[in-house]
Amino acid sequence: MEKEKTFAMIKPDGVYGNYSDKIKAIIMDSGFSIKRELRVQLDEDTVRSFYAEHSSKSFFPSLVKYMTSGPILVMILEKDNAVADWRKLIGPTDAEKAKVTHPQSIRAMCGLNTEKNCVHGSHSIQSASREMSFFF
Ligand code: YYY
Ligand code: MG
Repeated sequence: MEKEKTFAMIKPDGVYGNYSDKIKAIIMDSGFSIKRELRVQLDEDTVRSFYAEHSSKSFFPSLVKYMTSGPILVMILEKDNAVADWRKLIGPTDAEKAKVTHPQSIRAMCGLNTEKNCVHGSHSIQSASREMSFFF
């Protein structure tokens, strides 16, 4: 049977902070294979569409600005239980909190706060499917 896939992203702060290779090494050491990989620069409309579920939130304009601030790396990762295991590996949304509660997580390693948290991971199989087809 085919293994589960999930969608991963290294956000602008991760790319310009030079964390891409380190994050990819963690991904492979954790048993994922990287099936697809693409470096892209998002424009505002693309971010608005990708994060549409958050469009009514107060942080949305700032999120759009941040996500268009530099190139990102999008990936499809594959392994058994990929969706949940990738979420676990990235850690909580608030990178500042992650440094205390999940010090081994990727967000603890390279994130700054709730907005600039370095990486993205799909929440569910359904969102993974949507997000993979959004970019690939
Ligand atoms: O899935 P995850 O990235 O961990 O968090 P979400 O609650 O889905 O929010 C998506 C994205 O929005 C988050 O990674 C940063 C931004 N954000 C924010 O800037 N401020 C918040 N209070 C909540 C989320
Ligand atoms: Mg989310």
